Amino acid sequence: MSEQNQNPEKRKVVFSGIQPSGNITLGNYIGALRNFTRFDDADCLYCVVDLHTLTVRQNPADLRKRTASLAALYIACGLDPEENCIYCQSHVPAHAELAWILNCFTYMGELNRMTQFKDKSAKHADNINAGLFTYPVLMASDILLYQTDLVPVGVDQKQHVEICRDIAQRFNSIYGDVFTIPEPFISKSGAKIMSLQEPARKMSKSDPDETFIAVLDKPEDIRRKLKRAVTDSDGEIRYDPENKPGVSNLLTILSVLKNQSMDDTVAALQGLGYGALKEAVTEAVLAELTPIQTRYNEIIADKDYLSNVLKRNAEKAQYLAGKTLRKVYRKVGLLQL
Ligand code: ATP
Ligand code: LTN
Repeated sequence: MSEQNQNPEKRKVVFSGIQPSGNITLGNYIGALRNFTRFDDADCLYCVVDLHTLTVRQNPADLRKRTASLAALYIACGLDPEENCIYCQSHVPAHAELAWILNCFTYMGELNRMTQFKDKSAKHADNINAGLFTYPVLMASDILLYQTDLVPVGVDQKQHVEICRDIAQRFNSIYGDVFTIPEPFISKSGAKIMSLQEPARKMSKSDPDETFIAVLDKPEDIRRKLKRAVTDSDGEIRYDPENKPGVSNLLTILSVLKNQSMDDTVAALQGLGYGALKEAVTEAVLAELTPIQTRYNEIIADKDYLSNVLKRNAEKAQYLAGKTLRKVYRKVGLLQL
């Protein structure tokens, strides 16, 4: 166990990241972002993981825009940048530096088992680059640099947090207690919101527009997408993800956003049809997203404010990350000046 884990007085450290690889979806919001605001007594770092997006070809101007947009969205979702360290991964060189070292402590066989690598290589068969393969090592570096205790993510990222733990344990077993071993924090419901058009698949920001709701979608787009969401033909409102994936996905969205149990959510809709279910989901989504959009528009309009926040927080992150990185350099035997 690391020093940090042995000290019950120490405030917990929470770290998470989202890629600025597209429009942030309702899946990202429910599975990850929404949970970021739940750690009152912890030191929280929320990173815009721009380096990770380079594993897939990006348009440079769009990437710059989406990076600033995601940072503004973090704040709009209720994360106070004075209390939470909100910054961009590429502004803190320690992430890439630790990734090199940890690459040398990660086996090809481990990386080969990663389901996200298999999915992404199938999706981008023309560009299966080394970065896509070593993606989990950069993610492990993100987490381990800050002696993180908890990593709030959707269920699809569980395997990546597990390989991060394995790498950290391997390193600690050779060099002593260098890294805190992190735990994933995955909420019980909403950890995997499904596509509106193919409810057997995860809602994903890199899929076609009609399959997801974006947090910044206009109300008319939200209404249209939910109206067209795939359901089934039996007409009964019941939670049964295996046999009724479309209806169950809508019920999950509704119950999470209303902070209501699934039983209560289903009971309130008894005797009603799918039209009423979609209407209820639309109202709940609009009620949640409208205030976020209003705050987002204010923040994104004030460029100086956002750059100041990102600059100050990058310095803070670099200070914290530097402590771990220096210890790692020393432990592995790199000459100190
Ligand atoms: P991409 O399509 O570019 O791979 P993505 O939409 O899958 O992106 P990520 O940036 O990989 O999103 O994920 C950001 C966070 O959102 C992660 O914690 C991830 O687990 C969570 N997340 C992503 N999609 C969903 C979903 N459909 N339901 C719940 N959580 C999700
Ligand atoms: N791999 C994650 C994004 C990510 C992340 C992280 C999440 C990169 N670094 C560190 C949590 C902690 C994804 O694809 N969703």
